[in-house]
Amino acid sequence: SASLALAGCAGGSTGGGSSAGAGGSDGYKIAFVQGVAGDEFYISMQCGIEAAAKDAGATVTVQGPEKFDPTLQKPIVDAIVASKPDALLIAPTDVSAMEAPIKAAADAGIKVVLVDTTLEDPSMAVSQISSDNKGGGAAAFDAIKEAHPEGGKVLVVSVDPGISTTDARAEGFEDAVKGDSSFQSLGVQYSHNEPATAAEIVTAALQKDPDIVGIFAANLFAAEGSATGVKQAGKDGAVTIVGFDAGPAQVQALKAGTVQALVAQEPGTIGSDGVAQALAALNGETPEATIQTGFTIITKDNVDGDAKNAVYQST
Ligand code: T6T
Repeated sequence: SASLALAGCAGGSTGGGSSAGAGGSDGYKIAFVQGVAGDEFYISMQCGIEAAAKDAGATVTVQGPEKFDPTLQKPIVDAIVASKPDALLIAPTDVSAMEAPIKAAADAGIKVVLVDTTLEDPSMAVSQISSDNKGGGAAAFDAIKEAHPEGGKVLVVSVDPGISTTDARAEGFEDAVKGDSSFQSLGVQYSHNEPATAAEIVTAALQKDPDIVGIFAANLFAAEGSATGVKQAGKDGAVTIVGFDAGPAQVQALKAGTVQALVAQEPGTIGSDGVAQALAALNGETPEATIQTGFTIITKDNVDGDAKNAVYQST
């Protein structure tokens, strides 16, 4: 199996329950709110959070909306504010719509750490931790260029406008395309985090422009659907797909040759850093305002070697 059992993540979600920490009954209470439930990126982040919390004697509750949608994430945050944890680690689903509910948490005395995504005004947060999303988008372009040095048409399949991470990835990619006159951008299309929609976008785009050479899929579900779309069009291997994220299914697509490169983030590190910064704030130390985590480019060449540990957890 491509999934890895990392120490400290015994598999399975806590499902909103809390686990006893090593430090006993006086440990801090941390609430983690995912961008969406059931996403291997956030599951891996949860593993990092739970391991770090356990070491510190803190307890963690985990919740995520059914869809990557601020109207579903807001009520979760409202309920958490009422339950008064010591810290809130959250991946906001929209740069502006989630500002007021998260501000209310900070105003209630809860230490807020933004993990993965951020807000237009993140000033209520004691720390923000994310990948170099813009740089990751540029790296995705480099991978397409390596497969197609002659240039050609490229398309971005993103999620929704207003998500800081995927917007930054698309921007980094588009800037890199602009810097190379042999490539032509067909723009950014939004799949609403639905693989089926991403597949439809890609099949329609390939019908209109059969000479597309590369597709940048800006997250897990965009990549899953883009791979399906290229397959349905019978263009497996002819069109280079580079996807952000590296769940077991993406790795399988890479090995099968449908997808040519994956930009794997470090969700476990984002999570454990998030706990460390929340604890710093709670203990009266000065947290780091921003932390940028790295990424690994996974290809067929390194997937069973150096990059093996970069694959996300699925449980
Ligand atoms: O790519 C990650 C995350 O960084 C992004 O903010 C939303 O999508 C993912 O969770 C992957 O599905």
